[in-house]
Amino acid sequence: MKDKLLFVGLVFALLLNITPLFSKDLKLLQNITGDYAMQNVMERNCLSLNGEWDVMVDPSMLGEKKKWWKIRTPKNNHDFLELKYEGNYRLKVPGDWNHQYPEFFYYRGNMWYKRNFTYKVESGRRLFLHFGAVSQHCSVYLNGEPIGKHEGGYTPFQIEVTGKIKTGKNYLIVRVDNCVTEKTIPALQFDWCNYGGITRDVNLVSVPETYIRDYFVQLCQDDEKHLQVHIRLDGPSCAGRNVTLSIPEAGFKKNITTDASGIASAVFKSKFELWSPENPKLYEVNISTASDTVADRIGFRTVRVQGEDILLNGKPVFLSGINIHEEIASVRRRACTPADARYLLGEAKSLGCNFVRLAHYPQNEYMVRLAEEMGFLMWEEIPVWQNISLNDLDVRRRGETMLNEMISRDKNRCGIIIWSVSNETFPSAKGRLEALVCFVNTVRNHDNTRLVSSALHGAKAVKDGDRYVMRLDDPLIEHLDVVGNNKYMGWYEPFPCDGKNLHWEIGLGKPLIMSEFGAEAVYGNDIDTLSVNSWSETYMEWVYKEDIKSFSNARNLRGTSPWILFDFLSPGRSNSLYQNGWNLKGLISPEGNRKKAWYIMHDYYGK
Ligand code: GCB
Repeated sequence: MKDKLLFVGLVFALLLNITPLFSKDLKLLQNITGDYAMQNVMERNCLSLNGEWDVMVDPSMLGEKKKWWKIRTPKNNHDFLELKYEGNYRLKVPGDWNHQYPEFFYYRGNMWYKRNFTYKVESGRRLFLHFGAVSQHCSVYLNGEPIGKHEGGYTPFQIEVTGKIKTGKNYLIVRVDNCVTEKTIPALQFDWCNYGGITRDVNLVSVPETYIRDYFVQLCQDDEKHLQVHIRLDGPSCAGRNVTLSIPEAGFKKNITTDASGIASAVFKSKFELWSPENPKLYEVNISTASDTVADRIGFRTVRVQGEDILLNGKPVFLSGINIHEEIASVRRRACTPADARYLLGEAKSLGCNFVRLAHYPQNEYMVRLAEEMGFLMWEEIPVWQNISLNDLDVRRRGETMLNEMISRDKNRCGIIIWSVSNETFPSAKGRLEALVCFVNTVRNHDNTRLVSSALHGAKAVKDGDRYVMRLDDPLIEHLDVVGNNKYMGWYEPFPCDGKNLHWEIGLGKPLIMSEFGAEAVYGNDIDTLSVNSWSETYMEWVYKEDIKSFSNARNLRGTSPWILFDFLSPGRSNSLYQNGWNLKGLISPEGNRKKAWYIMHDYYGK
């Protein structure tokens, strides 16, 4: 009887041109069931709360105790009131505080932000406050009441405020804290600028009572002919609802019905022009129910590993990459606008790249979307960087949450082909392997349409006759699809031999990406010497040439991404003559001048 029913079900599904769910795709339901921010906030009905906010700086961390989130008006002439936001500092949102006032440049601590706004509440709608990112942690208060908190400075979150927003005047207060501790991610030390502030867009989003909260629309794993669709409605009448997915340009239109928990899943036969760096084709995708509709632009491609190759749409691809921090170095601030993204990615294009490693944290959504539109393949990672206490359960929980928030936001971006779980953690650190394997498994459970990697380090050269062989013994390798290798020969350590005699045997059997290499130079310093202490472009150029010579001795090399596109701020950089708080490994100076090494990479990618 069971078999008969199954057979009838199958015939019915085929008649409707629906392929029954494969178990591997079913697993991905986890992808859209978490309590993360809604998909594609940019296309919703939003009131932008960007702009100038009044702020109070709170270095002694008094605000929480003194309830700086509750604004009173004096009742009479004798009612003393000290608290007042207006009249002193104002900060632009989105934006870091570091660049907006010189006295905030190195500030680490609490900053209280306040913004008034008026609103007209409509019945039958739900309201959410959506933050693109707040660096690093925050507490949010609306009209004098605490409404939510968030940890981690690089991922979005939303707080429902239905019934809490009034028609007329409202005020929103956010306590932003950019302090890091041994237990935060990133932890106490990291080599970039710990910008503080409400660094990405803030929106008040209005949606129907039952709304399209999330969706995942991508090709099935290794399968160009099938589209997997998971859609999640949220609200009182999310069960048994009809949802329409249409992709007009491809003549694709299907209806699916949600289950008791508001989720509709299906796999459909499909035929799309595939996305690639040469043809970054995106389709307009519309998802609608009787009460809600969301439009997106989505591309379709497959990516997988075959032996030592990375196959994009079934064909081997070499990743000509560059590392990028989310920073506009010339004005010493966090990048946060579409124009910023265009500038950074424009420079990556000029270098000849088809791949960007978004180091070392999820960057803003403008960046990811534009990169995809411009045809960049992407590596996105969470800021699990070097000395992090992965043995600590709180740290692991934070890492898991960040991974989930990152994947949740960007799972429809086909340009992202690699999720990275960490950068340069130490294999000998307690609990490190166990924690990272959990992270890898989390990624696999959420998304089987991309590859998993980590930027490893610690490779050692071993003499083998008249050549040297670089090897890396890291037990994490067997858990990864693609191995990232960071190595700074010629900078933190000498080259063991000439580049042409140096061979690489790291992660053989899998694709290898040289995820970081390089050296520092002050732009314009062209002292003609090969001394590492010269900080000269000549020396940096030589390092690149030697690195590149050695790369031809790496059988499984499938990508390179030098460190890094631009010089960047890093307050811990301590050479007072040359660095003064800057990491000078950029191929381009903060003012936009190309160093000699830029031309070496440009030539390499040109070939
Ligand atoms: C690394 C790190 C990166 C640093 C870079 C450097 O290995 O991954 O975050 O900025 O080296 O310049 O030392």
